[in-house]
Amino acid sequence: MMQDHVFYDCATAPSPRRARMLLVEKSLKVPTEQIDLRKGEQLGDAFRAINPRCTVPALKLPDGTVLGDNASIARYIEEIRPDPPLMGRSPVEKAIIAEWNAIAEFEGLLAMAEIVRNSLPGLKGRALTGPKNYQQIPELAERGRARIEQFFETLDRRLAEHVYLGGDAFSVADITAFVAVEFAGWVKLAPSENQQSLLAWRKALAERPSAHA
Ligand SMILES: N[C@@H](CCC(=O)N[C@@H](CS)C(=O)NCC(=O)O)C(=O)O
Repeated sequence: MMQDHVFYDCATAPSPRRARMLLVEKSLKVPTEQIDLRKGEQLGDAFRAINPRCTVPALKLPDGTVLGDNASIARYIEEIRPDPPLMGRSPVEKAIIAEWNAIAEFEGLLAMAEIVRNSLPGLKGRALTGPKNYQQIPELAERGRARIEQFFETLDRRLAEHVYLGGDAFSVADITAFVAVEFAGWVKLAPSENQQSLLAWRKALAERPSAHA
């Protein structure tokens, strides 16, 4: 239990789910505060003072430092709790995991964000996260759908040759990609029947206790 830390979460949102899964994989429990994104709590003064970028997840450390991104949270947790390693063991494995984590973010999560943020009526005027408002661009939602199809293809090809995205060990790259694939379900996008490697990997990940985090 990391009693002296605070985890800022939103139980329904995909990005904090990555951090929640990481914490379960590391067998860590952190006192948690829910930020209600639907009510705009992330934009209120109280949370803005914690994370001026107005996003979750965030993690407050005992010295008051706030980590405001999955990248910094994962790096920190890996340093203070190295076992099991989720960011690689050898130099090459670390590099490959970083690469696949970036692919899952850019080609998976950001493509999904393009779809959702540029099409959902509830996100009108909120096409990007953060303190500034941006209008939706419907064409980006269309493009995002095409990108997700491509992302599934990329994952399926990689997973035909490796058990996990980073190679033979489960890692943060798998967490990021799994959250992106699950997020795609929000807009009824799913891997196709013939993407057998991707489907098998997804099934295996869904059976890990962290998938319920
Ligand atoms: N790069 C950030 C992205 C975080 C992010 O986009 N979080 C979303 C929830 S999934 C958020 O806080 N949204 C606030 C909003 O919609 O205004 C990370 O992964 O840590």
